Amino acid sequence: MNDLIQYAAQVKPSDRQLALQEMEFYAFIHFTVNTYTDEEWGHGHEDPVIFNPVQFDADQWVDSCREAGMTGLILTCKHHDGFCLWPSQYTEHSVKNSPWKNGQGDIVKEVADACRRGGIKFGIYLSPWDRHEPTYGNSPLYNAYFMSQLRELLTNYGNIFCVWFDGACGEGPNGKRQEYDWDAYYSLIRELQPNAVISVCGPDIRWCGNEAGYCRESEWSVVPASLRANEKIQEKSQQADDREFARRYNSEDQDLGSREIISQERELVWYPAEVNTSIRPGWFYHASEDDKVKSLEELLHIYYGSVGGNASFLLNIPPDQRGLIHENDRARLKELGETISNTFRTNLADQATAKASETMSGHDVMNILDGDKDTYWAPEAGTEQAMIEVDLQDEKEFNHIVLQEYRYSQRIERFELEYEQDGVWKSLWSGTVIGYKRICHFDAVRSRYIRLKITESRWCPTISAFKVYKGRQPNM
Ligand code: FUL
Repeated sequence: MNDLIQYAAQVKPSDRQLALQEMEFYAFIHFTVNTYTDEEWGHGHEDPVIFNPVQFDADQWVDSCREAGMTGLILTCKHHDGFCLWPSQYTEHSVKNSPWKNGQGDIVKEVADACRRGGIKFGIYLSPWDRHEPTYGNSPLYNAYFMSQLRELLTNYGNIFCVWFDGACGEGPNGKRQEYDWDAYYSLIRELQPNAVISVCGPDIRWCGNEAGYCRESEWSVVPASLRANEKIQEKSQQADDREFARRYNSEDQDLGSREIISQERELVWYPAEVNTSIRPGWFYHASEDDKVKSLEELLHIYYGSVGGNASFLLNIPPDQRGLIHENDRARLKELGETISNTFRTNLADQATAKASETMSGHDVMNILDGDKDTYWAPEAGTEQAMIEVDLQDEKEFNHIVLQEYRYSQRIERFELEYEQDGVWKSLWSGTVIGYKRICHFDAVRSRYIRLKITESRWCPTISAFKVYKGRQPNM
């Protein structure tokens, strides 16, 4: 058991995985012919002339993201209908044949440029399932087509932070069967954009298992390796040949990384979760959903569960037929961004001091308060329980505590927070995973002293940040 726990404690993220987790919250943009047909899944025979976003303004999209506090944007360059938002030289089914900018426009370029201007990162979604392309189903031919398109997107639009591969495929039993050459796609991405993560049907970032914004209480980053192989094949894809990959775990399973799960495994990988959902019921814009934009409370709930629960948050904001983020969505995004930044603006522990039950030399407990993600506290190796006491120097009122483990660790399995009142320690919060970030929130209390008790951990826990805030209390 000890060997296994030491092994689990040492599974590390890649630099690209770390960079993605640090982005925390970013946008998905679903935009294609569906925006004009009121569909969610296009059929592939839509006429490109219907695509005409006369007021298209990529800067307005980027401004909406920035107002929400988002750090990047992933654009559906091609969805299942096969229509390309860039003038791909491998198909006529694209903006080339749309009236928008007389067929001279390139949505991908305008969005990539606007992201750079606005200081957020740009990522691409390219649907493997393509209902328009005639070669789809002829595996080698379609794979070549797909790779050519991927190459165009990976070479002509600057740095890309993420390539998001969807597992969806609605081909029925008599439909065209396409075997995707995932390994070739991945190699091309590594070659052309080595810093990009490959998400969902890819090895770097794991789908959280639902599209509703539901977040697990314990979202582990270290999970069985077989789960990653599994991700290439979502059940939806209905590709019989791929079923051989399906092992015991599914992205939908509730527990993917507790000690009980990992102790049955021989190979573990770092594979953090991303929560993806839409600000509206659909992924694409439908005028009928203008009054169905998620409430501030719902969005905060998902934000706390994902960013505050060791996952990243990919929120879809679909542009309308004008080519703009609708006023209702934009207002909500702004409200969300303001609420988050107001809540986490003033760290009440920035003058605090701390002491720990024990400390490994070189990893002083004051490191948890220094705002530097590269310094951290740790006890001696082999210590699985420990306690830290933070002295805020003065009695303060607070309702949030934000904890982070050092970036190369996923070790804390159970912890408790307590505050002191009139000489008595009272319970504030108890939880499991901390990982990249855990936002603990509770009814406001007044106190000078806070205690973090780590009651279960893997081999040697670490803490790199301990922050305290007084902000809007989420209603959950
Ligand atoms: C699903 C797709 O079928 C939806 O249309 C959407 O793109 C969503 C993000 O993934 O699998």
